[in-house]
Amino acid sequence: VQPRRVAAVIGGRQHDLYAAAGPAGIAPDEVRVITSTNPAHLGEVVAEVVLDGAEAIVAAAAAARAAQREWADVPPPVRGEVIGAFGRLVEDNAEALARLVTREVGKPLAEARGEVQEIVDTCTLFRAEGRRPQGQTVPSEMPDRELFTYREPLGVVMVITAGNFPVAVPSWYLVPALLTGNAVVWKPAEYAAACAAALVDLLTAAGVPAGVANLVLADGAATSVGLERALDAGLVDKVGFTGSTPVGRFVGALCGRHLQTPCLELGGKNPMVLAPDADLDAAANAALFAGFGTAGQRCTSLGTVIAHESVHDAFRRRLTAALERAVIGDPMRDVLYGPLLDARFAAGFEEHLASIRDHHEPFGSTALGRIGQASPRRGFAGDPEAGLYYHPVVVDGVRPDDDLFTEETFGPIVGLTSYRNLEEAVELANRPGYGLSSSIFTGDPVTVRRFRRGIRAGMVSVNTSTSGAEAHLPFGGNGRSGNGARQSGQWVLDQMTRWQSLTWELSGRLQKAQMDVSVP
Ligand code: UN1
Repeated sequence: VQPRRVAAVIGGRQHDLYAAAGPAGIAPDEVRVITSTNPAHLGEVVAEVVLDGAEAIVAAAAAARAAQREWADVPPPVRGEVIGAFGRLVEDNAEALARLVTREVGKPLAEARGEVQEIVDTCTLFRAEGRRPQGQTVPSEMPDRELFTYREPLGVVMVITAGNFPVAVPSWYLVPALLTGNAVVWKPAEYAAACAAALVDLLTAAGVPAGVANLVLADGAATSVGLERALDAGLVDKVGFTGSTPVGRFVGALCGRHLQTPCLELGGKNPMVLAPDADLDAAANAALFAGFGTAGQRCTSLGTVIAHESVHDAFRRRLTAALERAVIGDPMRDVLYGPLLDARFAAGFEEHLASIRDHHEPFGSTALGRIGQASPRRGFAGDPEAGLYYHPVVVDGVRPDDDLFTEETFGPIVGLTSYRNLEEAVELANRPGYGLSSSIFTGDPVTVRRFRRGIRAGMVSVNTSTSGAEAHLPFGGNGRSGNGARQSGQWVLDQMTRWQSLTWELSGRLQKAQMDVSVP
């Protein structure tokens, strides 16, 4: 397969053409071409990515601003039909899209298919949203007066996403933003640029007008400068950001200067608590998927198992046995997990491993680090030397002040510790200061209730994985995991619109609220 050349799409035109003819102009010296490679076969170039500078982001926001008003005038049910057409196109091209996701970011094909399905589900929901009531009629305290509320689009939504969910998570922003009449500028991860371009192609084919959905490709430095300039110029009304906590803080501060509240979906250090009555087979199975599925690179991935001291050893034995049976390797095959996302993530994971080597006694793996010919793994499928494959690691006895306990690792590593009573378990679960997902294994409803009310996480699972939320539940976190914004389902509408109220006097008189109210 030939690598695809991926360039920005601004105002409906490919960047190259835009640079020649566009009103804002993009300085040619700012443009760089990098490659996006297959993390399972590092020699394979998936895309040649034309990286823009900050000005392209400003130009894209300007193009979005110019196109938005007309899009907002399209009746919501018709916008819903465009979303429906997009969903059908995704469905018709599901296998090709899933394979592209696997090739570009290395998640197993079964997971990639699930990710594509998540877009289809999102479109199913929001297609219908175009036909649902959106405002209210509100009773007035005075006669001959009508009060209404309306949802209005914000204008231009800038979407910045990571590459671990290169198509589904962006669709959580793009679909509701477009449905509600906004125009978007999307800056995906560079290492997932081919997936992004494919998604934008499908949006265009579905009938999203030129300029309403723009794609820009830029590195972190250019993005921060471009976003700042676009905000300063009044060209961006909302930022949706999914990525790391430090970058989220930066984005939040930038938006705060403009009195904007971004939608921030950041990291997680998601705990799984095992009560004394936990079903340990089910828990080990869930921990395998939550901790090692997607190579531990979901924001909802399991961080630490907090096991009651009475079940700790038995759980450890089960998880070890499950990991020994697990097959790791080529994500096109039936494996537990494939390679890490790209070289930068591998380097970050190596740093975590280095500190673990110095301080801990890991198990669940015969070796720490890259899987290669020098450190082979039983149950490996594929060519270990060709990709960014890492051994699975479990570290027992993590302490609350260990980095491994408090910091997101984004790799196939899980911590294990024990507790004596539920209060202590909840305290440990909240200790890292994140608050995205969490889970508890127990058959006791009272324990579930106490856990749910004590945990700060936005998402709580009982007897199942921390990861794998369904697409129509509110998704999001608190603390280091985000600013409380919720995506997905109907809740995201509050992120993408502003409420407007209308007071309509029909009496012909000046009726003054609070003052002219007579209660007989
Ligand atoms: C993410 O990792 O950014 O709940 C999102 C899940 C998926 C989404 C993860 N539905 O695991």
